[in-house]
Amino acid sequence: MKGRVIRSTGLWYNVLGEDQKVYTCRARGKFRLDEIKETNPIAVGDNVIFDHDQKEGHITEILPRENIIERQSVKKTGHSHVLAANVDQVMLIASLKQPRTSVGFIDRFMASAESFRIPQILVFNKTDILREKDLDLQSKLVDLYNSLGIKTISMSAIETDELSSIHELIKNKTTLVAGHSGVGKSTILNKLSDKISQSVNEISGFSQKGTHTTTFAEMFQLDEKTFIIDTPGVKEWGLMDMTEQEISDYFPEMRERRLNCKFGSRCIHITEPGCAVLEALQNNEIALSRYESYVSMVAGEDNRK
Ligand SMILES: Nc1nc2c(ncn2[C@@H]2O[C@H](COP(=O)(O)OP(=O)(O)O)[C@@H](O)[C@H]2O)c(=O)[nH]1
Ligand SMILES: [Mg+2]
Ligand SMILES: [Zn+2]
Repeated sequence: MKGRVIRSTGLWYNVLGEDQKVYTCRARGKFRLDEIKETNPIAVGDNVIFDHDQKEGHITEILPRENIIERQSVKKTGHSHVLAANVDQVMLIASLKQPRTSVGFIDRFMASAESFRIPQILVFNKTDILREKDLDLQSKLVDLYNSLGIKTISMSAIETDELSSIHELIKNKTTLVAGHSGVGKSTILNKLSDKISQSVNEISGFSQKGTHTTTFAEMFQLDEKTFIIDTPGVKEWGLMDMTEQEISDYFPEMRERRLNCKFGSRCIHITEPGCAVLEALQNNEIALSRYESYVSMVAGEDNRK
């Protein structure tokens, strides 16, 4: 039968079959770990072929992936850990206060998603606790990110019961949701569907020992074609092997302009003469906050906060 992996422990997989039932499966045979350099050969979101009897199932084949979201393995250098496969879009939940999500982190997250060619949604939560000054800043950020093609909204999960704007954005898609601990991710997910009941205010911890010490993503089905993937461990969301030259490709407002730089693809837009990105920055066509995030990424700074 065909199915989709909705949960993985590294050893066991829960597979949602075409018959809409969930099967517990193991992987049969080797999925060529060495060749593909992934620490986990089967990821949440993978479409698979499996067979099963009453007791358990076996995954025999992974169907071709549309895309993957991966990060560098914590354990093995040069290896990557696939967070999820076949993702239509990512949704970052952020908040300006309690806790503060920095624009540096937002930009780094969005650039990673760009590098996987996955569209992005940005949700500013907890608007109810903001004073005028921060509301002002937030509305500027909403405009900025919308202008970059990132669908951006602001909301308060405790003041709204109807999350209609989020429902609209996720309908018939597979959406990977991420956010720092405390921003209200579980609160929002719980309100999106009564099939989801994440504990609010949870303290996430590493549960497993040994070579598979990772936190795994989990997928929820909201209706036949709507899936949400919840990812713990957003702090480890890292940049995969991005070269200095590449980074500006993942900033849409720079990507368009960099072709006009005098030094062409060798320009990293810091001090070079005839740089089209610096010129746009001077003309306020590129936001300073975005440029600063870019510079910090080129400098290899670890913007995980
Ligand atoms: N003031 C306010 N608090 C919120 C909002 N959304 C969630 N919270 C609270 O923030 C805390 C953390 O929420 P939780 O959903 O566990 O965050 P998570 O760590 O991102 O999953 C809880 O006490 C929630 O009740 C909101 O929109 N406004
Ligand atoms: Mg949570
Ligand atoms: Zn340049």
